[in-house]
Amino acid sequence: MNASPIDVLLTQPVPEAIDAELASAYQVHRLYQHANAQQLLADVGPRIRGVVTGGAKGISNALMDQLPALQIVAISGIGTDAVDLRHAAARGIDVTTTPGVLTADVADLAMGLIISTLRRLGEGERLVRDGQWGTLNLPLARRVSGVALGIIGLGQVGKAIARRAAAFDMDIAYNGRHEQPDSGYRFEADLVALARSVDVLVVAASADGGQVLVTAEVLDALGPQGYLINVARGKLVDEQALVEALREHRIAGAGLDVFVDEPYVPPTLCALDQVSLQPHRGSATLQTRLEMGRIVLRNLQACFAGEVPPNRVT
Ligand code: 8YV
Repeated sequence: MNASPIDVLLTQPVPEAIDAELASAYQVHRLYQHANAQQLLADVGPRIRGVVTGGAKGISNALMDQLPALQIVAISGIGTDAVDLRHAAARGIDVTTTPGVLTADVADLAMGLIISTLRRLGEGERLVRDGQWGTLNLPLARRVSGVALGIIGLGQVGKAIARRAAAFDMDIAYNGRHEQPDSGYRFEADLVALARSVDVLVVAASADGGQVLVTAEVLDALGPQGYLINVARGKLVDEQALVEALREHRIAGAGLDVFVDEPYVPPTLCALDQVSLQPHRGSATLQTRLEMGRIVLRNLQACFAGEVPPNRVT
């Protein structure tokens, strides 16, 4: 007699090849395809033993509590800020992530946003597409090479950004929980002082601490010639203060991949020319999403085999 299949809930799409592998091993329920999520949960919730979710999406305690048989929350991502790890641990639920494989992509996007924002690539593209080349003049851009760069959070992603920035002759400083003397970069313990001393401030910190790091005071220290780039989490920045600072030209521009209430982006931000906006695409390459998916599969398999999942964070 065949054992009954293991039920797994997907909160967001994964690449086709990963979806196919999941479906060949498990009974997969795709929450995002259901107009009536509560009906689906009422039908299959009691049987769900695994949840696959994204770093930004995570899982609410309310949803966890609707899944009494849940054994694992496999995050396809590195952020654990959208999962209450204590709540999961109290229930004996494993939480896993996909470390390492998305570092390069997120750092690449940070560099892309720096170049796009300082060189006004979006404005240039809009001008060409609108047939305005030859009619309108764009303001001159800001030179990227050689800028003073401040990195908030010198973890794996922060270090990968620093390595790329070094190739652009940038002068690199960082702020974080601890000084890392071996890094070779200048440590600045005070975020306001870091902002005051750089041209470009990049947010690459974890949001696990739950605190807003980039406040109105930090933005004012960055100043009218300074740029903010965020590839970490929207909630690390006071978004309202950022919009006001941009509108009042108290900072020069911003390149943002993440927002406080995704997928909502304040219309006031969209109306500004001096910002580059992306829909949370840091790890969104096929190569990386496949590697993330394979790690998710390994963690699910280990958990259901009664082993410790290799990338458990609880
Ligand atoms: C992903 C992320 O876009 O790793 C994270 O925490 O936010 C991103 O890499 C997200 O997890 C989508 O799956």
